[in-house]
Amino acid sequence: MKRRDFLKLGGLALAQAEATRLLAARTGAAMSPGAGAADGKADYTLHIAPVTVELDRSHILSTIGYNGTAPGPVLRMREGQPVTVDVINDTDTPELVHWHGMLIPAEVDGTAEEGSPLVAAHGQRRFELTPRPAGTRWYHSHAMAMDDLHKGAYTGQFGFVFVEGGNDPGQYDQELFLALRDWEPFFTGTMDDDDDNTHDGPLLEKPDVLNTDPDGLEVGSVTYSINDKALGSGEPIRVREGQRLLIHFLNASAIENRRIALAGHKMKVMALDGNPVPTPQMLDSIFVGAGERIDVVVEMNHPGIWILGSTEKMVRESGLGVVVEYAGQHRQPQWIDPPRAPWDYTVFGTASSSSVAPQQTIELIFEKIPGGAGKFNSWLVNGKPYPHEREFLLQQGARYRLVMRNRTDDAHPMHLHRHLWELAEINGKKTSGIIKDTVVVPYYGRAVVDFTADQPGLSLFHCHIQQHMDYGFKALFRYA
Ligand SMILES: [Cu+2]
Repeated sequence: MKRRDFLKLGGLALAQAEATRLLAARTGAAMSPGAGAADGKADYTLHIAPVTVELDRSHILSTIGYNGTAPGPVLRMREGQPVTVDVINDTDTPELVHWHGMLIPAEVDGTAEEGSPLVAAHGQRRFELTPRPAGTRWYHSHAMAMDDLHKGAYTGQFGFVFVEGGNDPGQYDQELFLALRDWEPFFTGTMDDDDDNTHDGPLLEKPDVLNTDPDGLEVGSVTYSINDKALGSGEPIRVREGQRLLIHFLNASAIENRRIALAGHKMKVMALDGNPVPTPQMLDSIFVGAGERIDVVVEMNHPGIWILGSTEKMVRESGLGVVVEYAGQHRQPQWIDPPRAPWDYTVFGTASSSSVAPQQTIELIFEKIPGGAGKFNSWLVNGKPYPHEREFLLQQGARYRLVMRNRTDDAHPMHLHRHLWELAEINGKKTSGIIKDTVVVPYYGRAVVDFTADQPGLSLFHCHIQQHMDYGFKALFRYA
């Protein structure tokens, strides 16, 4: 701890550190060497404070970020090796740092719903966690925003965590971490999104009678970036013919799912949400739901100057892209629209049935109650917005099947905290072997996932679109 911080916080910080340590000891969270010393230096420090993001010369934004930047630093951790993280909150509102995709106790997972402790305004708190499993994870604010578009996931509080597993064959020449992001959110009565990309199959969950009440406000955005730069500003990705690129994509949007392509190239999808897929696929474009990660390998076999970015022209030209420049090439960056192809997770799986059959099925029906002009929609899980009187009860060790029935006209990226699930069925197509923590449930569609209840404690299940989550689209799983 810095002396300045120590003076400012004094005994409070010490008391908090002690409380965190006791909590960690009680819940069996791993301790790291030296973690007993509250004034010892943590392995990682995340400093939450105002930052500026220069998307390009004419767009300089003010937001909240980690360690002076947005996105925050790429944190590299080792699978199974306990770490300490000091979170210092230099803002006026309490904050929560969530570790997305990690199998860690609720006490350090970073959500108020699960009972994780807040990091007080102008306060500090030390967390201890054992990063696992290996792969592309990420960290972000889990604060609620409601009608404040300067809070929670609308801010610059996001970054990659890469958990090294020790089995990286290293068959690439460059490794890139690219976070997709939108900025300057605003409320709008007309939402034009990319959800029709999620499928072109039968609308299995479309109700016979639609609620035609007028919709409430949704959130749109004005400017976009990959990491902290808009397309055309910042440095290009410089490559040479014959190189192999490993690109970790993260959709850090609080608002929308995205389709991404690299003009002139195909991308080989190796991992979804950081977990290797049974059947890697070479694709013209990828669809990344809010909160999801996709790892791809690209062979640089088509010299030129290309654009990697959103397949939506307006979004790409408003910043969501980056130039990929081969050595010795000189011309304007080129874009080529990829063929339209609905996203189908099942192509990455295996046809054989899941190794572990589920013992119980939990049905989850999603509905939207239109809010009307100038108000917000609310979102229901099994007929109720959060909180539910009777939470979903899990038996330790049991295998569960979640049947998510999306009776809305939006595609929702659903996330279950502290667990990994295996995709079983998407819109009636069976699959297995695809391990994820988030799944985009197609509009009027269905996603079925299986998971083993092996992480005692409260676990939050929610839509990763901040506004949907804030207005009811979440539920808690509790161990009996
Ligand atoms: Cu949603």
